[in-house]
Amino acid sequence: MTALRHDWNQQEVQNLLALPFNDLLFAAQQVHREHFDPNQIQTSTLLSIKTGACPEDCGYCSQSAGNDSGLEPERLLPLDEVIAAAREARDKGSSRFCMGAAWRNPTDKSLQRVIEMVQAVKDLGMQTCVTLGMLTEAQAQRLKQAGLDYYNHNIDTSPEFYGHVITTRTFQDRLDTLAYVRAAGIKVCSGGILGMGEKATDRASMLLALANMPQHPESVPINMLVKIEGTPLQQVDDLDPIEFVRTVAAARIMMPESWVRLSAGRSDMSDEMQALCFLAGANSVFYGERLLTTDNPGENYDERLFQRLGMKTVQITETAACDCDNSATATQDISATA
Ligand code: SAM
Ligand code: DTB
Ligand code: SF4
Repeated sequence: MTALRHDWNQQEVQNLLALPFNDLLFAAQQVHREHFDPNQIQTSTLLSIKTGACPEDCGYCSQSAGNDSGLEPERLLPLDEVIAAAREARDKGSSRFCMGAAWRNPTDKSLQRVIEMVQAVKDLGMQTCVTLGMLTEAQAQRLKQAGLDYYNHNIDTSPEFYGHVITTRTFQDRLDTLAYVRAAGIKVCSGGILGMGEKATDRASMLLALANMPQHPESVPINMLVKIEGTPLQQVDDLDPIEFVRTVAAARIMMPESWVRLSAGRSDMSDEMQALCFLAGANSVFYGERLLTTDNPGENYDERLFQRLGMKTVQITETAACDCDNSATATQDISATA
């Protein structure tokens, strides 16, 4: 069994990324098979619960108030709309519902409304995830008490490249929130975006930052940049898809027990590229026709793809509404199938 490591160095990761492609994929698939059923895939559905007008200046994002993407801002959605969307996602076979808000950080008052959403989605029997920007220690604890399963907070890129993409917060701000989430006992979902003009050394450095955390994030989303008109990264050169697959494989090798999610950008990927990502160890996707503000392949398309590849989705089992400790049932749910 591959041991979990937290002591990677930069050169080692660069060497891993530079292996002959077949050797890298073989190694990743071996690690993958030690920890997971290689034909199983976890699905999460996203909903933007508060869209646009964000004060942050993330260079990739349609929702930054400073980016002229033409997106119509929306206020925090009412609870009944969130419940309806979650129920639909559940009925289409998604096991986790992820709610995203375009905030730098939530106010305590808006957090209370999100907590009501988390509790209602849990009552539908789904796992819950939210991504709300920076949190205080106390806010992370409130979310834990509400029964939240996962908090998504991406480091996005390497510490070295970070300031080229975002200037309104620091890499350390991201790490601080992640530490509060971890300390509160919420599962961590953290990854990044590839194809923003970063170098291979930045991709290595981003993976290093994730894998050398005291505990690996349970979920690691790897996004391909979705180029959005009106954002500073609209014109950046495409990343070689092979480099993307290499990064997925390295993530799998470095974080053997984590769910590696092939995230944004799938609508622009060929089926064959996605299949290579699954071979490289990706075992989770965002399911449904929308990500937050952009398109995703849709359940029907994905169902056909999974069928062609002989892959089965993780089912919601014993996570149904109960007043038991949800962290235990969520782990059980996953480990029973991993
Ligand atoms: N505002 C919160 C935050 O930034 O933490 C939560 C929502 S934010 C949209 C969630 C994540 O989506 C970002 O951290 C980024 O990694 C990813 N993302 C946003 N826009 C993207 C794009 N155009 N292409 C790929 N990933 C993107
Ligand atoms: C993540 O890593 N990717 C998701 C989720 N976490 C919140 C968001 C992708 C957003 C893609 C662009 C959009 O739809 O606005
Ligand atoms: Fe705001 Fe999040 Fe978009 Fe950055 S990524 S502009 S914080 S919504």
